[in-house]
Amino acid sequence: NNNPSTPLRRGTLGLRNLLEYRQSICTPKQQSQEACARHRKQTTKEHAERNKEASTNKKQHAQPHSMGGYLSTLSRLVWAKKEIRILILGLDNAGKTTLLYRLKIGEVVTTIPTIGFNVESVNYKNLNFNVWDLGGQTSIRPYWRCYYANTAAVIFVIDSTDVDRLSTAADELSAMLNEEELRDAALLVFANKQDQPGAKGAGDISEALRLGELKDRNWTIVACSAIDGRGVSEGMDWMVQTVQSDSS
Ligand SMILES: Nc1nc2c(ncn2[C@@H]2O[C@H](COP(=O)(O)OP(=O)(O)O)[C@@H](O)[C@H]2O)c(=O)[nH]1
Ligand SMILES: [Mg+2]
Repeated sequence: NNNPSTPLRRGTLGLRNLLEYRQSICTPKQQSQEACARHRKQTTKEHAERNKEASTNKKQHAQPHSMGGYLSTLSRLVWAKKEIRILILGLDNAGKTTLLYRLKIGEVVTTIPTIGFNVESVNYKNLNFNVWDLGGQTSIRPYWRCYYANTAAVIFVIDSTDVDRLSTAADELSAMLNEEELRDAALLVFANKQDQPGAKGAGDISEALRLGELKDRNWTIVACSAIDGRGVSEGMDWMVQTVQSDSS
């Protein structure tokens, strides 16, 4: 797969490659820190190679990969420094990417393609924000564990107008929170899209997500709009405070 004449591109990795990778790098059984570190190093390296390929071959230039070489270096540094990690999770279309841009917390926002899934990543001070879309593609979930380590907080973003998928979101959230590595992570739920008519309020969302049933979890829910900005800094302030008091 390192053959430069067959560059790996976003979304083109087949299931077979995926399974081979799973066996060779990061099987569920073998998810030691070293295995995960190797996995991340490998995907970072591939990312760099793809970007090199893209910049020397214009017809393969894929738009999310610009500045990739620099970012790969940054990613390596980020991982090497073992920074505090914040995961921004939610179903697709919840508003995670919009929120990330709204936060304007770092100079660099990009999509890092790895094995079959994308991690949007921003580094700010000592915090590393990773954004994933949840739902579907359960086959690649074993890889996610490679990114759980040092996760201080999960920001779960809900489209408060998407009533039909609230129960799906609830299931995804509870599956994430059941992960052993996320046991101590604080939880901030953003009930997003409050600027939209018909958006459910924080109370309804909280009920749908069964937040009241959470045990031993530092959590809060904040109604917000990633578009007009309301509620965003309130939520982030809570998160930063919580993360800081947890780590001191
Ligand atoms: N009205 C409204 N639209 C939003 C808000 N946040 C995101 N969107 C829109 O929802 C769609 C999906 O947003 P995106 O950030 O790509 O969602 P992601 O899949 O979770 O990353 C886009 O059309 C956004 O403009 C919000 O607070 N209010
Ligand atoms: Mg997105």
